[in-house]
Amino acid sequence: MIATVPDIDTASLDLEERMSRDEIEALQLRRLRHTVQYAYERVPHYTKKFDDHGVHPSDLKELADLGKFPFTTKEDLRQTYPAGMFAVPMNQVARIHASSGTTGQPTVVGYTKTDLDNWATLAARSLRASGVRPGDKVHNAYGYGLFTGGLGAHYGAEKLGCTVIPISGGQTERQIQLILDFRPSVILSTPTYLLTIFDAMRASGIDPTHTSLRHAVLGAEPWTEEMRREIEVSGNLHACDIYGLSEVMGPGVAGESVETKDGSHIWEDHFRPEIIDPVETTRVLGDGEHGELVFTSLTKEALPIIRYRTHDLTRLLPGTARPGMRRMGRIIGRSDDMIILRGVNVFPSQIEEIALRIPALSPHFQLEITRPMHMDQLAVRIEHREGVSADDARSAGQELTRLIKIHVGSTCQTDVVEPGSLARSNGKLRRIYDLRNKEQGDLYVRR
Ligand code: DLL
Repeated sequence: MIATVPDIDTASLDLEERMSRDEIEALQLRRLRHTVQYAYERVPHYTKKFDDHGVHPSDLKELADLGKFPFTTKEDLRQTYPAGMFAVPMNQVARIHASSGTTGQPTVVGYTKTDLDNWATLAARSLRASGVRPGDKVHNAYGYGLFTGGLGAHYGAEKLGCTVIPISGGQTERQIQLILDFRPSVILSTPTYLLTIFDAMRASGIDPTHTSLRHAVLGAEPWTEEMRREIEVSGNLHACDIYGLSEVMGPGVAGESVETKDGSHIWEDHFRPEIIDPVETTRVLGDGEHGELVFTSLTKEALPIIRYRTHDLTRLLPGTARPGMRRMGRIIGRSDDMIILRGVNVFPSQIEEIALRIPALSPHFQLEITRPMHMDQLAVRIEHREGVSADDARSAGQELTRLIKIHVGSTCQTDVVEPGSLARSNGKLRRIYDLRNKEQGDLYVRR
């Protein structure tokens, strides 16, 4: 039984977290009108894009008018590398982050002092929603450096009033030692790295359910409800989601409430989300409909971002714990992570969901796609759990193949391997190995 979380004192919430939907939308409209004007005036790339698109900031009269404006993509940031989309001179940029890209050309993002302060506020808000409280000791295993995870979560936890242990990712044995020595109540990491830490604890005879950890705030990669259950049971803690992306800010664009555990609330006082049809991209979809998540920043100074296409597939849902702000459903996957296998769309999260229903199988798996005889083939390589016999492992593999055929509609080959034999990550895990164009050396590399 995981410890209960004391009720949040609503007086400790930010003013905006207590706003009604109407108040949030009024605030959004005001901030949005300012942002499009600001971007148009200060960033030549936006001036040209808006002009080419035949739209002017004065066309934004109500929130729905945002749909008239052009999208921004990773390509726009690449074309203007490194700082061509910044809206302030470099001497006002207090920090830079970057995300690595498939082509080796990173995308660079910048923050003014005010941006950093807003980011810390939102990261703190996300952590507090997930059950973290002032005075908690926070073990931060997100990577520090150009990746936004480490420093973003760090300043959020400090702003909330926590003691931060800035361990970063990797050196798993050391992570465990520090958890035992410093007794943090909170851990921040990717979901797959937390599994790696738990596995390493068990291997050294430490029961992960008996540590000081009570809350985990996990993100930076897709994970499922089945994975939440796995982590909560393995670690005897509450696991909540945190979402974000560098181009929009970093961790803390949205955060999940521990009381409801029903998806992350998007902090709509700072970001206006839309869901679009990823194929017919002119179409904005309604709440509840699945599509690609698009964000417009409402307060950013250094890098205002208008209608940024995240490639993340999800849907918008009404607010619950914060009624004025909408939630996002779990991210099913990224449109560029979707495997199209003989016409059927397959996401790693679907495989995760199915595999974790089979008791003999672990959450450690990889997907390999090949094209023998010009026919796409999917192989699932998955570890069985400790103590499972060879016969049971074999039948678990057959069961996985059968369930994938029924629930996903794809025929795949399943290879059940020994515990510990697949690569682990220190951060974001690479699940897909696309070997279809191997001859050309065009291996799939996750962004
Ligand atoms: O991953 C920021 C972050 C750090 C978020 C730590 C949460 C915690 P990027 O490296 O730019 O930034 O990657 C952003 O990661 O578009 C999603 O595809 C994925 N992602 C991030 N959070 C989640 C999540 C950080 N909670 C990309 N669930 C995004 C699913 C996530 N996917």
